[in-house]
Amino acid sequence: MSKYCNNLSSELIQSVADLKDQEVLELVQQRLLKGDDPINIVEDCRQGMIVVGQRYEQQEYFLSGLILAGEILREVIEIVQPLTEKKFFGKSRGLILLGTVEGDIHDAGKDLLKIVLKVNGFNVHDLGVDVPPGEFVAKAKELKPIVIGLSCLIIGAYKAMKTTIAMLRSDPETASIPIIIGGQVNSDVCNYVSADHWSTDAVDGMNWCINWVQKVPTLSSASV
Ligand code: B12
Repeated sequence: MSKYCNNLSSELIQSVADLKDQEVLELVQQRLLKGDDPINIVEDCRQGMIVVGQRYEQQEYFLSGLILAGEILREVIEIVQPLTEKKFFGKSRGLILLGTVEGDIHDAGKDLLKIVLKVNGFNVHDLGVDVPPGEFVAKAKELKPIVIGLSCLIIGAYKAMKTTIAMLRSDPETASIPIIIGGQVNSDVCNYVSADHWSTDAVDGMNWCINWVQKVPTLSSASV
């Protein structure tokens, strides 16, 4: 990446962190005109959001700051999404069931993962946010996804994520479906909730799904 791009990248992170919405949108447009990858642009916004979260913890920002940050990211995703919707030619890699767990309403990361999965040939059924465990189980039984992805950014919702996974594992129809978690998670959370894999990066999560499909020959022939 050129020095110029690096400068634009740190400027974008800084503008998101400072909640300068107009400046963010201008920088996004500039980078798109320069041909920068939309996913890199959103990743920089995510870095800025981490700073917003830290400033919220330090009481430099309040809830209104989090709300504004969420709106800024939503606008950025609206701008970049059409550019990522190139048609994937070939057979679908299979269906992935996604949702943010009960008690959590954060959806930007989940929506970003959905874009990345679709661009890479997966079909996605998105259950939305604050999804009760029973709804994951019912939809998984109906749709028989190849992978289930749970998003969670709130410590208080880890328990609901654990319950969701326990319910999926205890039902013979859904017990063997692999489960990946993402958001504010790490290996300890992954062990606590008994998921198969964890990720804090949409592209890494998508790659794990691709590897999983390739390991199971019957899945790699799934059609759209
Ligand atoms: C914006 C924001 C909000 C917005 C959300 C808007 C929206 N539509 O999503 C609003 C204002 C609603 C909000 C509310 C709250 N928030 Co908030 N919020 C944030 C903030 C600043 C950014 C989140 C974000 O959008 N990041 C950008 C996205 C792109 O990143 P991401 O979600 O991490 O997703 C990436 C990866 O994690 C991964 N990924 C995500 N999901 C998945 C799933 C799978 C399967 C995979 C593979 C990958 C994956 O892919 C994405 C791209 O790479 C974070 C700070 C932070 N550090 O994240 C706090 C943060 C998450 N919020 C926090 C808090 C405390 C709250 C509130 C409780 C505040 C309050 N007092 O009401 C409420 C919670 C309400 C609820 N019940 O859910 C805390 C959570 C602390 C904790 N760990 O428990 C954080 C960490 C801030 C902080 N440091 O204190 N929030």
